[in-house]
Amino acid sequence: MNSTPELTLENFREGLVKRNPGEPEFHQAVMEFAEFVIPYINANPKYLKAKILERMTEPDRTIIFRVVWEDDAGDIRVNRGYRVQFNNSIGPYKGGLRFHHSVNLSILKFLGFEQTFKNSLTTLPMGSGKGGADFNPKGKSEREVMRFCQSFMTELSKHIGQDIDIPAGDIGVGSREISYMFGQYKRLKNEFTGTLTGKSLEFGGSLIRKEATGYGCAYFMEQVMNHRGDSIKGKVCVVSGSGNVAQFAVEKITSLGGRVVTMSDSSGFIHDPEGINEEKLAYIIDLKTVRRGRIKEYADKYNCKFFEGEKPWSIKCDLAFPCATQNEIDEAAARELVKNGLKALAEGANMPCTGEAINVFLDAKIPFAPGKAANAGGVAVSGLEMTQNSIRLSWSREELEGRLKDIMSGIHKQCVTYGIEEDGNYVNYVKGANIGGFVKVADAMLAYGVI
Ligand code: NDP
Ligand code: 2IT
Repeated sequence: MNSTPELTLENFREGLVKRNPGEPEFHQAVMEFAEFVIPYINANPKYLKAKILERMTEPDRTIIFRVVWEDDAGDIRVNRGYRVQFNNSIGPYKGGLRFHHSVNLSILKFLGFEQTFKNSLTTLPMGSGKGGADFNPKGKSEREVMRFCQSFMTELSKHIGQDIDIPAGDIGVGSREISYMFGQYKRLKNEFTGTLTGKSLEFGGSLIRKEATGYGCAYFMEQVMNHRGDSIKGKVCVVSGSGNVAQFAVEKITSLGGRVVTMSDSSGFIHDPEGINEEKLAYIIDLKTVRRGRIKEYADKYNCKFFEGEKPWSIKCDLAFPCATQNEIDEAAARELVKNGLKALAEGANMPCTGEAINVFLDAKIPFAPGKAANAGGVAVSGLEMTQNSIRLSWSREELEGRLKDIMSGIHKQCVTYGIEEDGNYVNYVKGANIGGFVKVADAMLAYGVI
């Protein structure tokens, strides 16, 4: 009988980079996972022998397509659209669409890969996918956004479906874009099915979906703090971003008694030492989702400081919630946060901390909640939107908020089970989330045999 040699991190990395050249974000996400999962695989030879890790890091398929649309001046524009259908072992492909000028295959593969384990942690039957386009919605008119979304969906519609692949929002894709895409899907297919989530309430959307990622992230942090006999109450909190995730993280942190003193966008951050209360947050939500303005306008209105081109990590805080984008906290920022007395960090964004930054937090024994655990609330309520669409019913806000809370505490439990260190004290949430998310998907893949 053949005996499969144990995996080493270095050999695995070499193969990964060779198979996926020029994809640094994908390498980063996979290696963060592999660091904790390889020892687990070596200790459980059934996964080693079946080459589960090698199989899991190869998407089922990647679809790349041309998106042509006409701008308001009558000029023809060409963008590149993508859908990475990563893994459907435990349910149909599920994950967001990102419209941002930086979108490329490396970024979508890292997001699709992480989605696999995030979706598994929710306990709902969802596989993983991610997609989007290198379209920059900034400065585009409503009609231009509509024409882009329609053209994008004209091709994407051939590859998705309520039991195949169910996209949702991400950076640059909110309720407006989902509505344009859903309208086009319905028109092309002549069917009304829950093929997208994050829909508006009038046509099959779910209560709490808009709030879910931010709320879930705050709930997760509350669990982390409770586990240490503490809570969010009275803590100074630094949040980055001012989009969907950041807005509702701020709302829930504030209602749990925390004081949020920063928010940001790609041009800089505002520092409001008095705290961003309900009224100020309503101003931000209108600024960002209706007027589509810049965060600096907040500083002008509320007479506080705006730091152009900077990130908020130099501000002294107890808790940090990066909610903007990948790699926004590097090693130096992590060191500064720790030096300033950080008590815990929860990632609202996907992979906002670099590998070096994560090591700083782990070495300092600061609870660090990775995105695949802390921001899973969004896709969890997307899963609940799918359920409601299937049974053709809508649940109440209370019902959904209760389920979201239960799912987040279930994820916390899985992290503790797989991530508690031998001293019985410190929880390594990176290890816990990675192994916790891995097991269900790996066992399903084993059950299917060699496919
Ligand atoms: P939005 O488009 O609503 O908001 C994004 C925010 O991040 C904006 O404030 C934006 O600023 C800022 N931002 C984006 N790119 C950059 C950049 N390169 N540098 C600095 N700031 C940047 O997106 P979401 O709030 O939905 O997503 C935020 C993060 O959360 C992403 O990592 C996403 O993958 C993740 N996430 C989202 C979920 C969801 O349900 N929406 C679920 C789970 C995770 P500006 O306006 O200037 O561009
Ligand atoms: O990263 C994410 O989990 C999302 N953007 C949400 C995906 C979803 O299908 O709701």
